[in-house]
Amino acid sequence: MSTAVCPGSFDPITLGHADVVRRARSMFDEVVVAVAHNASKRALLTPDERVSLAADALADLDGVRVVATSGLLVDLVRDVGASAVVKGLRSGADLDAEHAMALMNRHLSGVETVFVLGDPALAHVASSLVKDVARHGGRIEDMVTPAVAAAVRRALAAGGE
Ligand code: COD
Repeated sequence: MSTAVCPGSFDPITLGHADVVRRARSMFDEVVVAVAHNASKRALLTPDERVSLAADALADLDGVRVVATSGLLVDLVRDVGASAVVKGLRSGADLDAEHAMALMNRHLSGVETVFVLGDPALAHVASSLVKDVARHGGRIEDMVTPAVAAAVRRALAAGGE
């Protein structure tokens, strides 16, 4: 059975992320979605909230499970027996950011990263922009699931991030 890990901050999971996971699942028998920590970002939602919202948003996909990880991504890749990491690209800027991470993960463990081009209709969708739009009273319901939209508004109202 082939397994891939789809990692991210997922703060929060968006329809863009879900599109990438669906594409990863079309190539691998099992996809482990890893809710991880990005040292350069401050999260709005707790790890538990991000895992639970991701699991809910991906519930219609079989062969997909969501886990939290606090260590190195390559350790999780080894622990779940995955043969690849799958990342989504919206643009050349994403590739610039992903390039060093892919090479570092390969340096650390030999794991390859597979890049998939996301749906162009969702190329503008980023967790950071979704939060910013919500923070300023804009509509996010066409970029995230209803549960995510509610959780983001709740966290912002509580003074998060
Ligand atoms: N369309 C296509 N792809 C998308 C879209 C979209 N609309 N939105 C997001 N994506 C892609 C991103 O390009 C990215 O590939 C992926 O989805 C996840 O995005 P984010 O923003 O949720 O996650 P990041 O980029 O903050 O995740 C970084 C990690 C958490 C994966 C990284 O920091 C990590 O691996 N941390 C664990 C510790 C570790 O191993 N560190 C060393 C790394 S070399």
